[in-house]
Amino acid sequence: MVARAKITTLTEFIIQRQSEYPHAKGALTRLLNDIATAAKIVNREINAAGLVDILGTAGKENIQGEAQKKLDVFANDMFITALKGGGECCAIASEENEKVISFSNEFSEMGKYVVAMDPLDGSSNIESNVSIGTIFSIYRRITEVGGGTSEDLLQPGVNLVAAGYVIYGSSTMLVYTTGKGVNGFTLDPSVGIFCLSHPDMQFPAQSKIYSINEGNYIYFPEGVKQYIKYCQQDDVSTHRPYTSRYIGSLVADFHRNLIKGGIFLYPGTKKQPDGKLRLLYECNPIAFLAEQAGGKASNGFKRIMEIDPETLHQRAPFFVGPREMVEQVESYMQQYA
Ligand code: AHM
Ligand code: MG
Repeated sequence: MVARAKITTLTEFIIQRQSEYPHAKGALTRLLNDIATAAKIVNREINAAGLVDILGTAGKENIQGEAQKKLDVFANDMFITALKGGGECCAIASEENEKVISFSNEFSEMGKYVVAMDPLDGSSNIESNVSIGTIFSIYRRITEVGGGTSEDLLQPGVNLVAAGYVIYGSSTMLVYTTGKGVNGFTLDPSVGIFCLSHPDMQFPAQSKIYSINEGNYIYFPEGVKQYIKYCQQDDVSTHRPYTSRYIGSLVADFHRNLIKGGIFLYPGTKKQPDGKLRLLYECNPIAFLAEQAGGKASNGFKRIMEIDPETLHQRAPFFVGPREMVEQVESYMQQYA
């Protein structure tokens, strides 16, 4: 009989990690479990999206002026409900809500953490069955009493306690870090449990993918245009020309690049100098994961995680991937600034 390797579930893994901190009381463990539970319910709805009348817009626009899809609304509500009910989180910033959602009931205001999230990123891809994701970041609160405030959420990425994403793809995965490496868990849909499938994820040594929406080329800064030229040049010693891959769904693009080796770029343009992606709940969490996987994340001039946020929904140019690739873009950005 062939011996089967032991399966480690997400819950077991988080508890094992927590036991390395003798003073931890399990609050972060419970918070991560709340996120995983909400993710499973969102996953169920996404899988059923083609079967039930849930596709299409909900008839509202979010604060960025984009049409909200029904599933965006569902995912947002589900994560808010799970985090509010869990009692470990005293406030949330969500892509779908203009202001901080502060929990000031007796139960949740004791929570030590705040969460910034994009409940359903890449949702313009829902109709075409392309992978989408949830992105989350967890900070320790700064205020001491009552419901959390924007002060608790306007923290630089270097203060992150944990961050991760859930990718709803050909399989559903939860990938997260607490600053001790990156670990990925695949959902076994038959039993509804996330199982450790990708321990200690690192960018591969040899990377040759670049991901960018080249349709915007004309508006890109000169440094990015030069970098794209560099990617397309023929040079065997550096494995160029690179391969171009772009899904248009940050979680899916980043996840592929983490596994196969590649850089993701969303630069600022003349029309949108800060690009499109939001610092608090898109750039920072992905930057934390990238750094923990041996990579780097930059706005072209500065480490993403060191940017002091001023507003909840602020955007940042975003270059993320293996260290050498990001440094190459930075050098072009600086040269052509
Ligand atoms: P969203 O939060 O409204 O879904 O927008 C973010 C998405 C990212 O997932 C993706 O990287 C980017 O928008 C794609 O933008 P574009 O269509 O301009 O290439
Ligand atoms: Mg988004």
